[in-house]
Amino acid sequence: MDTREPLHQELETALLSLNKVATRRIFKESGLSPIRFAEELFMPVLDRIGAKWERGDCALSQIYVSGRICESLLNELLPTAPAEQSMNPPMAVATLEDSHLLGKRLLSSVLRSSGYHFHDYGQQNLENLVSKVQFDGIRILLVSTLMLSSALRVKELRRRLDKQGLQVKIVVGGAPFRFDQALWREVGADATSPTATGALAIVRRLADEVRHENQ
Ligand code: B12
Repeated sequence: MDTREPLHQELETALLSLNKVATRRIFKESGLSPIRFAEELFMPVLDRIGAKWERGDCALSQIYVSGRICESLLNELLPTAPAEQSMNPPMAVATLEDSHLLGKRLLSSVLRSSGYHFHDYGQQNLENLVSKVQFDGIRILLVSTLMLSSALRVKELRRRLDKQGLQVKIVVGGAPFRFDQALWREVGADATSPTATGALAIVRRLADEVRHENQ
């Protein structure tokens, strides 16, 4: 049995009974950093809650409040100021036609606490995202999508960026890419990672590639 299983069950019960106080207590008692807590506990437990909802074993309102509890706790716990100055190529994060925001929130915190500077475009549709990327001269774009329909829109994003002659490295992530490990290539992305912390090594590598291309 996964050694975290009892903790997963405790957290699932707290979230499904909409108990923010118990959720905060579980975080404190876990001794984990906020990012590890989010990746090792929130993410698998929200996956389970999502699967329960799909089977009709819990209400959409329970998913909604669970998501809101996780979101507000992460807002309390995660850093918002950059740790240090770092020179990186123009970079941005966004969700694409998707209002699931927790993955992007986590990604922003991880990048920020590692000293990266980037635009946080929030929730975007395809048209606006392409315009913003063009306007800001973005070279590395990190896109978070949680719905399969949104993940598939990355293909069109790639096509539009290429058509405009914009040299942009696209990094994708979110549930559809965790569940289908070939999907990132199919939609024409340059890289993916199942976790926000995994994005760090990718961004470092892509930033080097962009610097090389600029020389
Ligand atoms: C919470 C939740 C919600 C909340 C969102 C609250 C919020 N403010 O974000 C609410 C209730 C609003 C919601 C709404 C809906 N939801 Co919802 N939701 C979820 C749930 C249970 C958890 C998602 C989550 O926050 N996980 C925690 C975060 C931290 O995990 P994560 O985003 O995956 O991020 C991790 C990694 O993926 C990675 N990552 C994420 N992004 C990126 C980006 C990059 C570049 C990288 C490298 C890594 C990375 O890093 C994170 C870990 O470090 C999922 C279930 C699931 N399996 O994901 C369903 C789920 C995504 N929802 C689903 C659906 C269908 C909906 C609705 C359409 C329901 C409805 N009928 O209204 C709406 C649509 C909203 C919309 N238009 O976008 C489906 C999608 C199914 C599909 N095949 O497309 C899922 C999979 C549930 C299910 N099993 O059916 N939802």
